[in-house]
Amino acid sequence: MTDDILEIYNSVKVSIDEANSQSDLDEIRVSMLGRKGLITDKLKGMSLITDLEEKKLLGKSINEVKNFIEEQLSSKRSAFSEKDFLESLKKTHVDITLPGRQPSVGAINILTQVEEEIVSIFNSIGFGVAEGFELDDDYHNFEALNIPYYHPARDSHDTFYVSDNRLIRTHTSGMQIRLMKDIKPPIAAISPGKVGRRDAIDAKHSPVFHQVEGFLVDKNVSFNDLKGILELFCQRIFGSRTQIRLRPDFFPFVEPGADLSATCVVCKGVGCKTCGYEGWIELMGAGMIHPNVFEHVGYDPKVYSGLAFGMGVERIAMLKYGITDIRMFYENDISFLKQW
Ligand code: FA5
Repeated sequence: MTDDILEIYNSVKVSIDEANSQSDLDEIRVSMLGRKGLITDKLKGMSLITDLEEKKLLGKSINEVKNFIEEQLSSKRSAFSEKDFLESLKKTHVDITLPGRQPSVGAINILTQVEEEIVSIFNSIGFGVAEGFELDDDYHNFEALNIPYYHPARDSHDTFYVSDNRLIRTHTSGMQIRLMKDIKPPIAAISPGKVGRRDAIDAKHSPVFHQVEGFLVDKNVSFNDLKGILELFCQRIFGSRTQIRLRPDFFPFVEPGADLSATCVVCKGVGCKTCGYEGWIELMGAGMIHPNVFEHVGYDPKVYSGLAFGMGVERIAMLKYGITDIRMFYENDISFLKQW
């Protein structure tokens, strides 16, 4: 190492040892390795040396000093970073005794809760559960339920077709057909699920809503059984004082058919805004399964008889909790949803 290179080495070593901050190190780097730095100068000056041996030795010693400076700067820099970090920790005081923030906990949606309650009531009296498909075909949604293509009842079930033959099911009744085709009587089942219709939205109607279908087929099933089962269901879900009312109604897949209303839980039958001052709220369609439906599934209508019903889950929830507008279920207003 030549004298001047040795001198540079000694002085830079002292400067790095004495450096107290990242900016001291920056200064050393610029003064040594920057564009006009001492080491850079020395490297440039080598082009003037003609003696090859001398050039080689000088180049080697300049590079040794250059590497030394780079290594020292880098290790000192890491030491400073760690020191800075520890000092910043001391400044930002963390109080580990503060209680943690409570994460907000979700809850099961009110409609799911009501659907589960409906299912468990029917489970307790021997009905099995089968979920169907939200998209169904024309045959299961209409044809096999005694609603041929020309039947006016299709108008009230106007829906969303995804192709000529596939549609968003308009009710859960199609599950009667699928289950009866698979299982021989006696059979008692319910089928909950989502359905869709081209209904205009108002306080009691939504184009997407939920239904629970139920049916029972055996020998000697009577309208009395239907009434008894539905009365028991309404009293379990709304309270033991609830009365039911069955009035004749038409559904092509039952004969006779009825609609079932229950006494309004808000006014106990006296009449109020919730029930439109009638004292009753309509909850479901029901009836005795039509012989034509039995023909479609291969059951002998002379041997078997059956009852069926289909209720709207939203309507049950509205009646149970005094909710006056169906739209509240879908608005995702947390203050509404977290009540349950
Ligand atoms: C039917 O859907 C029949 N499949 C029910 C049935 C099953 C009858 C078995 C006989 C035997 P309906 O269109 O009335 O019937 O609908 C049944 C229930 O779904 C209604 O009582 C109501 O509670 C609910 N509902 C009907 N349309 C809507 C709607 N747009 N929004 C919310 N709930 C509705």
